[in-house]
Amino acid sequence: MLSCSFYVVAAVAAFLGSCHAEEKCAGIPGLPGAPGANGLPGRDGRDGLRGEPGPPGPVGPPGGAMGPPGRDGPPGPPGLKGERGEKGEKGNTGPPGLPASLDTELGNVLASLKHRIGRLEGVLTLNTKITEVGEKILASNGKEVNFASALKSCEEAGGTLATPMNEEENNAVLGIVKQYNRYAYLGIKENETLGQFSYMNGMPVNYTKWHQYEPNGKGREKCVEMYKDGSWNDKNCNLNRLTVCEF
Ligand code: MAN
Ligand code: CA
Repeated sequence: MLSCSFYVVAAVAAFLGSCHAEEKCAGIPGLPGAPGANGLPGRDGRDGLRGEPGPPGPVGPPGGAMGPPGRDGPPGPPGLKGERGEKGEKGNTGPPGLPASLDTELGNVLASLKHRIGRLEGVLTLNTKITEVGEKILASNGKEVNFASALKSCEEAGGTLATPMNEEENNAVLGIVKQYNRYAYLGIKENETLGQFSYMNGMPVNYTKWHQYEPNGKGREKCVEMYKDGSWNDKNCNLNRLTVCEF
């Protein structure tokens, strides 16, 4: 605000200036009035933005009622795998398919497998690892053991002890006996009727190649060995003989 003395000085200055060399002087202007009173207060401004939630309040007095349960926490890690359930019901019959004989895709797979197996048999025969006779495959591990051990080795390999059932098969076993130059056990044993021999499945033998005067160990020689000429001899089961298996 301008002070009162300013107005006085301004008035005198105007008087001195305006009266210079004039016949008639203007009157002295009046003093400015006092400043007016303040206007009415303005209207309230609009509400500000909502503030952040305040900190939790102090714990209430003891004895207050328990608050409502809080919200569920986040899901925990997956649990351990459960035990295997019971086997389910048998499913429905599948859609009808082609008979295998008319399925060319399947036929091609079988032909390819046969070809490959044939080549593998060729390799094994070339290396004198196997002998093929009819539908049988003969092989030896070259080991000489008692009858029970020899039979076990053959069965663990998925076969049984070599059991010649005709001259051709007998000659095939003989080839292996000659190869190792060792007598071999056959898959033939004396049965409950002493003096009679059976295959491992219990059926009586229907082809034999007994050496002259054999078998002669009725009730004592319950196993059968092949000599190096292909003939057979009934023999003790606890001797070590070449293991020859058939598959
Ligand atoms: C030994 C054994 C018998 C066999 C006779 C043949 O005694 O091998 O099993 O019968 O020889 O002379
Ligand atoms: Ca004998």
